[in-house]
Amino acid sequence: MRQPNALLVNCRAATMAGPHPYGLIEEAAVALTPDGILWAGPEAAIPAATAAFPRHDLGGRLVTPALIDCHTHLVHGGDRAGEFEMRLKGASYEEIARAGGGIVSTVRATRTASEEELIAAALPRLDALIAEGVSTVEIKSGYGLDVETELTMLRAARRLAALRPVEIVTSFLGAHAVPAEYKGRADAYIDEVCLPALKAAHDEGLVDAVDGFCEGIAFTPAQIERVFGAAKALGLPVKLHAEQLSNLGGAALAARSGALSADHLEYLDEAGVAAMKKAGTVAVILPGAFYTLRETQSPPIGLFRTYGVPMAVASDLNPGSSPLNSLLLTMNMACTLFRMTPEEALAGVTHNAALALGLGDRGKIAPGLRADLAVWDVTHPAELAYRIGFNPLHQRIIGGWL
Ligand code: DI6
Ligand code: FE
Repeated sequence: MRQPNALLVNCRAATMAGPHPYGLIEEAAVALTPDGILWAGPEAAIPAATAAFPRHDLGGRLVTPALIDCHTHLVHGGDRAGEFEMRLKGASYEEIARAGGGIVSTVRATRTASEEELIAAALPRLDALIAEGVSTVEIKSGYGLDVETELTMLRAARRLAALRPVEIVTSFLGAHAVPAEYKGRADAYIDEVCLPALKAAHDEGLVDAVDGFCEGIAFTPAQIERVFGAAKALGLPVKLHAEQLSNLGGAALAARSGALSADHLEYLDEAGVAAMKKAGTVAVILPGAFYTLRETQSPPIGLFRTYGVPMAVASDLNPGSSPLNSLLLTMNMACTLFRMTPEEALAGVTHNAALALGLGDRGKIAPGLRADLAVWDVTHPAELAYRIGFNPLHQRIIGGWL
């Protein structure tokens, strides 16, 4: 059945497009058709062609583009509460990782889980995001680190999209960590596992983009470059976890490779920012990991502004460095920890998140875009980032379905 035409009326629309802050339209109306958003503007200027559409009174509420979480590790086995306790007693994230904990411990739990079990564990996490008005979620592999489990994670991610009204975008993250059986042999891991897994996952249609972790505890720029070369040969876009714990020049490498995004970026320098600007690479800001690891160096938000690098904001939802299952709280953290404005935070989870995923069809309320909207019980859009631990979602509209 095709979704019917509809006219949303009696609302305020934070379109994230146009000249005003938040692209705000007071006393707004939004016309939806089966093909997406047809028109958005003041109620007083409803076009004749849409005036007869069935009307839905939103009771004066705020409507925004539906939210997009552009960086998650939502599919994984187990949890790391024990490691949380260790960190509280003084162990660092890197120490735990080097001692065989960290990412590698989630790898053990993920390898022993079936596809069904991974899906069952992921659903409550996905539901919590959806309950906050999220319509599109990126999910990475990277806790399998063997060919079969990397494929299982991606199959689980794909299947989630059939179980819930949400769009899932996958990233292959075979270059996330070196598994125990390849300790000290990262290059062999890339050749024998990561690249074959990427090829197999791509052949099965499981990969939308290729990611990596460029870091002292993970992979060198040269190793990442090899993975990116394989991605390019398969025609897949790339992105990178870069400059999270140190500066290895990962963001510049990502930019040189035409990456969609570089993510984390706490240790990024000005040359890296300039390289990202030149390449049109989006900066994905992940305050959940900064908060969890009690990092003290903030990403260069001021330089991103100066250079005009678009900033997305995402949860980085993962069991280790960011067990943060709320995009609204993520927005608050981006503001409170990094002094981003509430408008930047909302742009970060709407159109800049769409840019980070290479999706030009969503993230704003504008003609021709998908009718993925969120309706909120708030007066002003800044309230979305302002409250801590409160969810004012009234309704999600996905693909125009009310
Ligand atoms: N950086 C992160 O913050 C996550 N992955 C990455 O490359 C951490 C994942 C984890 O600790 O399990
Ligand atoms: Fe991550």
